[in-house]
Amino acid sequence: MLRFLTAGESHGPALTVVIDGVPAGLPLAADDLAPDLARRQLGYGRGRRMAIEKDRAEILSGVRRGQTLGSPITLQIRNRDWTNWQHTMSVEAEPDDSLPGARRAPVTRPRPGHADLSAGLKYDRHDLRDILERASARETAARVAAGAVARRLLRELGIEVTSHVTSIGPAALPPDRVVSFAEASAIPADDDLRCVDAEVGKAMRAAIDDAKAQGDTVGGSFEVIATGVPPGLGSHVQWDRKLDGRLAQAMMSIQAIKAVGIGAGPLVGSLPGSAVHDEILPAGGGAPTGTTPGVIRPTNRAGGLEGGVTNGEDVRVTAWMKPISTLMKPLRSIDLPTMAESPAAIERSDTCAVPAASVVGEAMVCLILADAVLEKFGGDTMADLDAAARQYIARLQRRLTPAPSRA
Ligand code: EPS
Repeated sequence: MLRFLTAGESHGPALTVVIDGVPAGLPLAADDLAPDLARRQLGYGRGRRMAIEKDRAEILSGVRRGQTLGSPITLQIRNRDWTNWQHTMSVEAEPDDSLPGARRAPVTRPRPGHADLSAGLKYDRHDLRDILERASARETAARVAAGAVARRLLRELGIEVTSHVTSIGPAALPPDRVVSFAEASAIPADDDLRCVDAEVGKAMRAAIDDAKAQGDTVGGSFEVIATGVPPGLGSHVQWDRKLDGRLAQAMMSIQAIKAVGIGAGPLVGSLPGSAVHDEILPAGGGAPTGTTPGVIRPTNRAGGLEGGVTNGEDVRVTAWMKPISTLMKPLRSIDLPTMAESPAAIERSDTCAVPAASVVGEAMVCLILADAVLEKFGGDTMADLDAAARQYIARLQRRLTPAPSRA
C-alpha cells in the first residue's frame, strides 16, 4: 500500500526517497519533516559528521500548495559533506583533478561486523568504499524523512509514535520497568540520550565515555511506542500479513540492529502463561485502556499485538543495536590485496548511535503502521480514509456496547 525506496551514498551529493501510496489531501510541508530529521542528528557519542550536516528534506514531487496529490512523493536531503568528497565520489571514470576533496586511498581492510567483506565479495568491489558508502547508517536520514510523512498521515487518525532508550552497554532500565507513552513522549526534542531515568542516563553517558576512551564502541536498546492505534491492523490469516512480523522485519532492517522484541519480548520465554498474557476485562462505564471500546487490559505484555493483529493497546517494539563496527582501536582483519593479517580500516564514525537509532525506529514503525492503516481502510483521498476509519470504529462501538444500554 505504502511503498518507499531510498537512494544515495553517505558522501554522495544527496539522499533521496520516493514514497508511493500516500492518499491525496494530506497537508504536508517541509517543516513537518524537519523536527524528526533534527532529532536523528542528535545523540551523545556521535562523531564529527553531525556537526557538518544540517539535515533538511526538500519536497521535489507529490505535493502542491501544501497538500499531497496522491502521486509519488520525492524527498531529497543534501549531504553538506559532499563538498569535501567530490573527487572521491566522482561518477566520472577519470575524476577531474580540479574537483575539491582529499585524494583517498582505496579501503581494503574490511571492518569485522560491517558489510565491507560480505558485500565486497558479493558485488566484487575492490575498493570497499563502494560498499560502505551505501551500507552506512547515513541512509537512515532518508528513512526518517519518509517516516515523518507517515507520521503526518497517522496523526490525522489520532495515532502518535514515540521512543526512548532502554539501555546503553551495561547501563539499563530495570527489565520490568514499563515506560508509558506519556513518559516517553515527554522527552525533550533536544535530549541527546532519550532515556526517561536521569540516574540510568548518567550511567549511559559514562558507558559511552568509557568506550570512547578505550577506542571502542557500545550498543544498546530502545523501545518504540505507538498509541491510539485502532484494533484490527494486520491479520492472523497469512504469515506475511501478520503485523508483528512486518514490524520486526522493518526494525531489523535498520543498520546494526541484531534483535527485535514485541511487548515483553524475550521475557515471555521464561515466564508462565499467567504472567505473560493480558487479561480482558469489561470497562463498565469507565474509560477503556486502549482504542477497543468498552475493554480494559490491565497489562500490555503483548505489546498491542495478538495473533499478528493490533488489539487497541499501545504497540510496543524494542530493538537491540550492536556496537558500531568502526573501532578506533581496530580489531584484527586482513588486507585483501595481500591476504596478510592487518588491523581493520578506520573510518570517521560514532562511538554510540543508539539515541539516533531510536528516532529511526520511530520512522520505521510509522511507515509500517501507515501501510497497515491504508491496507485496512484504503482510500485515494484522506477524506475517504477518514470516513472508512470512522465507520469501522462505529461498528466496534455497536458490537461492544453492553446489552442493557443498547435498548
Ligand atoms: C551517519 C551515520 C554514521 C556516520 C556517518 C553519518 O554512518 P556509518 O554507519 O557509516 O558509521 O558515521 O558519517 C560518516 C560516514 C562520516 O563521514 O563521518 C548519519 O547518521 O548521518
